[in-house]
Amino acid sequence: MQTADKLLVRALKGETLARPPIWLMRQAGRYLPEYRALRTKAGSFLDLCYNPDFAVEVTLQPIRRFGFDAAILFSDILVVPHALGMDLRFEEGRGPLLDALKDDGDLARLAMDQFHTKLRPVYAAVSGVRATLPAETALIGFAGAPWTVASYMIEGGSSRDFAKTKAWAYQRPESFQRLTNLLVEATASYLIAQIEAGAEVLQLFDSWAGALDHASLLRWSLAPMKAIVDRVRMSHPEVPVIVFPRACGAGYLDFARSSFMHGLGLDSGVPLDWAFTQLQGRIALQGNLDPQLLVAGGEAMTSAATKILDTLGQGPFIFNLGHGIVPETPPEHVGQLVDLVKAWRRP
Ligand code: 1CP
Repeated sequence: MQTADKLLVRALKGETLARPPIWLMRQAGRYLPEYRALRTKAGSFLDLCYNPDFAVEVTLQPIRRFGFDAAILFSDILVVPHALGMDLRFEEGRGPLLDALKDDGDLARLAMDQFHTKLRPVYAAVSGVRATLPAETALIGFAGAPWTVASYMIEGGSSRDFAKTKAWAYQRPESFQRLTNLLVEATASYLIAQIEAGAEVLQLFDSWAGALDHASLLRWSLAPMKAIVDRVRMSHPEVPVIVFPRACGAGYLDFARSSFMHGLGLDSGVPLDWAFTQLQGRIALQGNLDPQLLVAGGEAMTSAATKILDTLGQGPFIFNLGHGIVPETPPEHVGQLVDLVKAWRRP
């Protein structure tokens, strides 16, 4: 099947389909026993990411089990700072750890010279997945957005308040702009390489966009993501891009109006009727089932999923969660959700 005929691509090009395509953020991961087994065999999480055979296998696991309409490359947003020269490790139960950037001197040491060499195993994984994916399944490449990636680089890991990152952005905006520009350049180049290796759709994750006030959202989330998409589009105008400025509230209007992207990912807090009337006339939408409803299952899950389908299924739409699958999720619930979405028909 040609890329243009795949359900995900058709929805992103603005088609309202008889039933929307479905894929789920973090569809590969710890809730799957076959993932945990391979993770143990690989040793560390980064060994999974940088071994193309393992990364291909983990990407395909949820496709085999559930028949999603799209696969998402198994990797992590933090391979970009890693390839720019930062130390990165993942500790059990603590999430990612980096040696935090402290000043302009640290910033100046980040460099692109080894970038694509270090990321070559990721591109090999993209090609490997593309070669083995079922004909109708689309392949999504991805990267983190500059704001979210910068926050890990400055905090040195996860954060609750982004205090160091905000202090840097508020007190030294020119310096923060330099870091943002570097991430724009690196990320655009990374995404273009993923397209050239076989990615058919891209998603930019701005997981922490919701931490920004409105003016900062436009400056540090929307503008850099637009700069990345503009660059990718110069060489690959046909490849659709989904942006996910998670939890940005009424800020979603600014994204829909600027419409530099093809699809907009919604978190679970976005009201469905508001999304339908205010956003969907301008852009394809993706989302937004609460990941905890996938843990709960049963009537709570099926009625919430049906409400999403009945509202947003009236326009160009991709069924997804409002954020990633959590490790506690029973795999049977995922199977039931996929069956429900695939059986639904637009009235
Ligand atoms: O096996 C393990 O214990 C590692 C857990 C794990 C996994 C499965 C991490 C560490 N990353 C991933 C894979 C991953 N990360 C994918 C794979 C593709 C898929 O969706 O199936 C993707 C798209 C990501 C992207 C990612 N990493 C984001 C953006 C999306 C989101 O969830 O908000 C973020 C913020 C990260 C950082 C990160 N990496 C890993 C963890 C646990 C985190 C989050 C830490 C935090 O909450 O701050």
